[in-house]
Amino acid sequence: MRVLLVHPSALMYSEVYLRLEPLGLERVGAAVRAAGHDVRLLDLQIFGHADYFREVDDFAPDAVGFSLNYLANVPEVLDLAKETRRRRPHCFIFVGGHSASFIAPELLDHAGVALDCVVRGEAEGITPRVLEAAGDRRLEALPGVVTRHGAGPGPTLLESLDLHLPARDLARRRRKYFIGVLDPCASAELTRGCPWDCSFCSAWTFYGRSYRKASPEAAAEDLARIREPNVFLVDDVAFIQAEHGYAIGREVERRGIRKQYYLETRCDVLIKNRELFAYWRRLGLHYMFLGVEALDEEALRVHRKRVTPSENLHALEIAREIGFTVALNIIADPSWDEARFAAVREWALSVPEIVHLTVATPYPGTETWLTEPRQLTTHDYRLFDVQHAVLPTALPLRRFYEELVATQSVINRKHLGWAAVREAGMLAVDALLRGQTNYVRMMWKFASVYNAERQYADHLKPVRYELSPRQPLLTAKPAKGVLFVHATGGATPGGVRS
Ligand code: B12
Ligand code: SF4
Repeated sequence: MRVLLVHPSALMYSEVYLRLEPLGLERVGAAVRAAGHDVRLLDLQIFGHADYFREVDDFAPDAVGFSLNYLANVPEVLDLAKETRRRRPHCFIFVGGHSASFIAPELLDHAGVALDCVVRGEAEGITPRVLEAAGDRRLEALPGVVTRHGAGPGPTLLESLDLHLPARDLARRRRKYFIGVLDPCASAELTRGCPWDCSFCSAWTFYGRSYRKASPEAAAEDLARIREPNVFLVDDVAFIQAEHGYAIGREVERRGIRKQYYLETRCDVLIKNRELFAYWRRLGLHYMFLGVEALDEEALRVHRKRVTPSENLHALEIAREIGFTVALNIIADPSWDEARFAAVREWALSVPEIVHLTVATPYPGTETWLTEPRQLTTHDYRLFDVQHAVLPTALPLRRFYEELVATQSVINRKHLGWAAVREAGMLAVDALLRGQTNYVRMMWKFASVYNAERQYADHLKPVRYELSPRQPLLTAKPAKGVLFVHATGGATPGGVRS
């Protein structure tokens, strides 16, 4: 079969700071190619819709698979699927990915005949079987598959993460992938899943709170295959288990792999595994993202972060001592007033770290989707991107965005202050000399992307596709497993309290 795999367009965030390769599709692509299919991948973060339809006409795919990790991409993917069906009535059209896995039936409702099925959960193992069963009734008996006519049993977990290393050669124009100064930048995955259970997050519910590791040999083999000098490690919480981190590090040293790395982890993991992180600093880890989320005890409790404000601050000190450049995130609640924004601004200006703000957003797959008592003010998929307010704001909505953007830009200006401009300028020249323009373009884009008027206006756009309303709200933590895509029994390694 000729199979075309498609990643949708970039959302707001990626317009400024980063653009990353579609690793999930590259892994699915590797599995599908190994099964003997002719596979192409098109990333609409880089290419336009006209390129997509040209590809559909030229390649004439027998199957098109869309990746739907993000709710905000749902309308785009539905429209592309419908137009693809019009042009190629017999093409097998399917979607998979993180968000698709939580809302499969409603996607099929919106799509009508345009979608043949939704594949829930991790899909390297099942996609070749889906293609084999395309067009016949065996399809809806497959694990994780949902069609308009029925659904198979729940999705199964891969036997081993070592299988199906990403087919990075499928991604075209790879030099477009970058994160900040790491330009160009590839992505890699060392572990999968998260054993914590933060109430606002769906990373743990997707994998049923399981946590799996690639073998150190396979992880190092994958890193060795990467041509780019920089690597974004996509693990939800990197280096939870110190022995695993050391074992990969030793393999990396043994093979003489030299890269610069960016990763995301938790403050308590950094405190616990401080020596490991210092070791990886020597191997090339320079940048990290710490999930701080809140500055006060009460908000951390509501998010169920299972860390204290003093642990957060301690982790920041450790990161500074080791010499990491750290970015961190704070979740802005729609109930924030001017004083609250001002307090966050003041704190953000007092620390050397790069501070990001996202907006508290209940979405399918998170616990807050089932428990948040405030009514949603919109069901427009496009606004569920953690940059828009979908709950009632205490300030008038336009004012809320003004405060949000003012806070984001004060923080941004801090990083583009005189000393930073000099340093950023040198990095920019360095990037340009290497023929890389992503980082330089990024420096000019902030004001057009983070714009209160634009964010407010997004709420006034006509809505064509809406999320299904929430079920009756729960008043307590949902029963174990209710939210899981992969029903695993919910392992809780790493000393996490349940
Ligand atoms: C890297 C990453 C990003 C990258 C995007 C990379 C890219 N080009 O796709 C960046 C940094 C840009 C990003 C941004 C955001 N992200 Co993000 N991101 C991740 C992260 C950490 C890893 C994704 C990844 O590569 N995983 C590894 C690959 C192998 O897995 P995968 O992509 O899930 O693919 C598997 C399956 O989903 C499935 N699959 C995927 N596509 C397809 C397609 C088909 C046809 C099939 C059959 C199957 C299939 O099979 C794959 C193999 O098993 C995930 C968390 C996670 N661990 O998954 C969050 C995550 C997906 N992001 C999330 C969020 C909220 C965001 C943001 C909205 C905000 C934010 N603060 O992070 C922004 C905006 C998104 C945007 N498009 O701009 C949420 C998703 C929430 C939701 N339901 O919408 C997640 C789950 C994190 C979380 N803690 O909740 N993100
Ligand atoms: S630790 Fe991070 S990935 Fe894990 S549940 Fe919390 S926010 Fe999500």
